[in-house]
Amino acid sequence: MERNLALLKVKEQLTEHRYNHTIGVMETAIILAKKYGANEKKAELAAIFHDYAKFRPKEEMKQIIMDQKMDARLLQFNSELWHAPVGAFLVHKEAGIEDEEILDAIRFHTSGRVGMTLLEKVIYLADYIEPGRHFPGVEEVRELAEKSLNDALKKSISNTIFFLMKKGQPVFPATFHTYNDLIMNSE
Ligand code: DGI
Ligand code: FE
Ligand code: FE
Ligand code: FE
Repeated sequence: MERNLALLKVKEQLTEHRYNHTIGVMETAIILAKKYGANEKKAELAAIFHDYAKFRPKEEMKQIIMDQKMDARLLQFNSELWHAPVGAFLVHKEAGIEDEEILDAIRFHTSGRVGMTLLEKVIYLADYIEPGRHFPGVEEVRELAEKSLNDALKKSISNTIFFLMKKGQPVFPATFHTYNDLIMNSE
């Protein structure tokens, strides 16, 4: 799918703020894809659609998680986690995206997963460091991203875990598993 059509499709699903975030993720993902050798067209499309399901009603997302037999533990954790796997499902169903690498990058953009692909790493990181993000620690991750995709990713995931712990929030198992995998299996 061509960029402008994808942007039109996504725009009607999002608020203006979230759409601007999406543009930032798209631009950042293309830069990272060029730098680290990921497929630029796939990075562009995955970035455009990554938050497609962000504003779906919780009840609809819950139903999809159950009907599609997704990880049922999701339902015990923060509903903020749901838009990623539900997004992958809806982007396939409603926007007709068939590419599994793109759908996986959308599916795992919030928690990551063990054995993340290059494209998944690019989307996770682009979501974290796009220019519209202004939380503490983001500048350090932007600097790491200049030199090492894996170092930047480790930092962004450990920041996310710290942030959740500081707020006394539960951490989804996949998030911990992603952290351990990166620490143990990336140079
Ligand atoms: O959708 P975005 O805001 O662009 O970013 P995102 O999809 O990476 O994260 C959405 C939210 O999910 C964010 O507020 C943090 C939260 N989150 C990420 N990992 C976990 C999590 N929440 C819980 N409870 N556990 C996690 O492991
Ligand atoms: Fe998201
Ligand atoms: Fe299909
Ligand atoms: Fe996002």
